[in-house]
Amino acid sequence: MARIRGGVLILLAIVLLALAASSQAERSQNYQKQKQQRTKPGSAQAMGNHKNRRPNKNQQAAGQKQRPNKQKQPPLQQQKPSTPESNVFTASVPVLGRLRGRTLSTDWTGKEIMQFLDVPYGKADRFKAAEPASSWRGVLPAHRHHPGCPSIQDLLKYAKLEEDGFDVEDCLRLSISTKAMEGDLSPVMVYIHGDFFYDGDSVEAAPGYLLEEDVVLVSVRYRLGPFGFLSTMSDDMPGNAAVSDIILALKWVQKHISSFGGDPQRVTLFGQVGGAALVNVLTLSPAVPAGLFHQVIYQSGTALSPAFITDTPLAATKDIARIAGCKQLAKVESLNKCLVRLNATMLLAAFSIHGEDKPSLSGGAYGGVQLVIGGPSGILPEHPGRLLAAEKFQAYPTMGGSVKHGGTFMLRDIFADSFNETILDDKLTGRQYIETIIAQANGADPTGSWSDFADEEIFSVEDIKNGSFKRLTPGLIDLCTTISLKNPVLLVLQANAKKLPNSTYLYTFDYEGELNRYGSSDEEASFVPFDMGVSLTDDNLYLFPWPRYQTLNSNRDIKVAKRMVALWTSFAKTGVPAAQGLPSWAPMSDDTGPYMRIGRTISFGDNYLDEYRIAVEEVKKGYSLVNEDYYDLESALLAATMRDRLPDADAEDDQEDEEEDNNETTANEARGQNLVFIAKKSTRIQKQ
Ligand SMILES: *[C@@H]1O[C@H](CO)[C@@H](O)[C@H](O)[C@H]1NC(C)=O
Ligand SMILES: *[C@@H]1O[C@H](CO)[C@@H](O)[C@H](O)[C@H]1NC(C)=O
Ligand SMILES: *[C@@H]1O[C@H](CO)[C@@H](O)[C@H](O)[C@H]1NC(C)=O
Ligand SMILES: *[C@@H]1O[C@H](CO)[C@@H](O)[C@H](O)[C@H]1NC(C)=O
Ligand SMILES: CC(=O)N[C@H]1CO[C@H](CO)[C@@H](O)[C@@H]1O
Repeated sequence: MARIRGGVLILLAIVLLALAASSQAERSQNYQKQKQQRTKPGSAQAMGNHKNRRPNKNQQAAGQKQRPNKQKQPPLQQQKPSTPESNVFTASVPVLGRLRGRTLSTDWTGKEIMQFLDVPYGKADRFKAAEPASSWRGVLPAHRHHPGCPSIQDLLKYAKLEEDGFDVEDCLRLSISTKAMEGDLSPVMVYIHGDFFYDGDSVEAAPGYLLEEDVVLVSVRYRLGPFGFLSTMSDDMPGNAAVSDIILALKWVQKHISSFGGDPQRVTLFGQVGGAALVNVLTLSPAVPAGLFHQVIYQSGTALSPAFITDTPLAATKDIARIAGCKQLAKVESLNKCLVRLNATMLLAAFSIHGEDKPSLSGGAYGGVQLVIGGPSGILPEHPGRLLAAEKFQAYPTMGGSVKHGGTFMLRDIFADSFNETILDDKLTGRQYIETIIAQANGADPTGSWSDFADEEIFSVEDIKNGSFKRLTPGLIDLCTTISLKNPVLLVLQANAKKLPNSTYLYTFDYEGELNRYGSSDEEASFVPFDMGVSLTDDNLYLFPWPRYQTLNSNRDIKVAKRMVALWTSFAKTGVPAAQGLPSWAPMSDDTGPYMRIGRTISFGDNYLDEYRIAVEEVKKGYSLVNEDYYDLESALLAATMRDRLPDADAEDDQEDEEEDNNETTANEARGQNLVFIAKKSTRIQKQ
């Protein structure tokens, strides 16, 4: 009871804070910068206050710790510049009606792009499957962005909008970029944005690079966080609502995209991390009608990424309801009733607090926002691993791969949340470090499959016996990347290649350019004991000029971007990823390859399992992600502390951390059946 009242009090404080702070925040430039960064539920940023969790030496970093960027300040222009009148035009589209669009130019050759922003495709009652949007009257202002789907990333903005009477949940929209509305139809690329199901934005898919080629780009908004995923496995709250949104958007594309110059017979879906998982679900789901799309690209994720799936969503749903002040948590009907009545701000705030209470799964995902297995949504009748194994899925020409060191992104969170940012004194043994990573990235591992894998494939006996964090770092990075990204991608491509041997293309994205999409600024980086390497979402830097202040500058980076754009669009056009001057990319003909290494140069491998231990192997070649500066700095600080012996200023905060960090078991339970599928090299499908 005390906890419930506490929760409501915090919520009221948030709402008040939100209203007081919002106008100020909107003006603040920092706000613009924060919007580019991924937010965790319950982070200072999401809550709209600026509490520093650890006001110690990290203070400098703590204020902006959430997904800091390498670049300290974005340029002064806003992310969403207002469109000059001269770039606005009005088009009349059969069936749909009139809509205003805007023009912009491609980044490399200045071709004219026509863009229609946030055209409504659906509407939905909260938690329910989406239905087609009603038609609009007059001229639709599609030259401007819609505020988007409510997310904790912008809690204040949505609180303010809701207070002003705006229906924030009416957000099912898609944006279209095209070079010609008539003439020959071009292949369509539909981008499903990612970011762990609770934030991210369709504006990520800026068209300036891809539209250098003749494709039509569509980017879809779907319901985020509790609105898109919360479930009680009942008709009123079946779960997977966001998937129903995307299905509806694809139906819209089938019906209308030819009016925008797009070919409904050549639709390629692509997405990264959470977006890739959603794309993958569409290939696994019997609820998806045939012919909605024709090819898929998975960038660093599939529905097998353990963090994205649960068959027991109820515990998280109850927790969110409890925080929101719902009284009767035992009965599903009362949960449904209470959660559907909350206003959007309240639901979002409750989810945010829930996120703070629970440790993250896989350094980024949270209970309450996962795809659900079973239940009345009919989207995923069984665990994706079981569907794959039973060949119960539709095979498509497929491209898929992972960024080389995506695990650094998760390990940074685990380092902060589970290792308390102190690893110097190595309170944990090698075994404990390894088990913590497995618990975070996979959830419980009852059969010990991942432990066995770690022992056999990644770490030596010495590592485990005498494993300092520093010594284990490359292997821990590999373990994170493999469990969360590489293994899920390989398993799905293996299964697809069995059905469609000539059309499954596997890659690893290895290029380390000037930018990290979610990198750290130089001074912040010195507080993390490893470098980011080729980290999560870095591949998108070469497909989309977004965020604007992260557009590419060096010729080398631009060259890689041109290569990526050529591969991705050629796959969309012909089903074969090819680029001028590159050797041809052979489809998978074996369980583990061949695969392309997209780096500064292009090379090929034939055993993708080698990529599972790449950071460990690279150490042998003299390339290590261990950040020696961190160790130098930390030992200097430690020495200074020993001298001064100040009273422990951190005591209070540590206590706070304890509360946050303690509920691993609950979080793991929320993941339900912990099926572990690990890719193996087995019989050849087809001898070359
Ligand atoms: C949402 O609900 C909370 C709690 O009932 C209330 O304090 C707040 O004013 C509401 N906000 C809006 C915009 O209606
Ligand atoms: C992190 O801090 C919590 C709470 O202070 C403590 O229980 C836990 O053992 C610490 N973990 C490590 C690795 O130091
Ligand atoms: C652990 O490694 C360190 C340095 O590599 C070495 O000095 C120490 O003796 C080792 N300890 C054990 C128990 O093997
Ligand atoms: C794969 O390609 C080869 C050579 O182009 C062709 O002979 C074979 O029939 C194809 N197999 C399938 C399953 O399409
Ligand atoms: C600190 C904390 O939130 N502890 C909770 C973890 O989960 C158990 C079971 O749900 C609760 O009883 C604890 O209060």
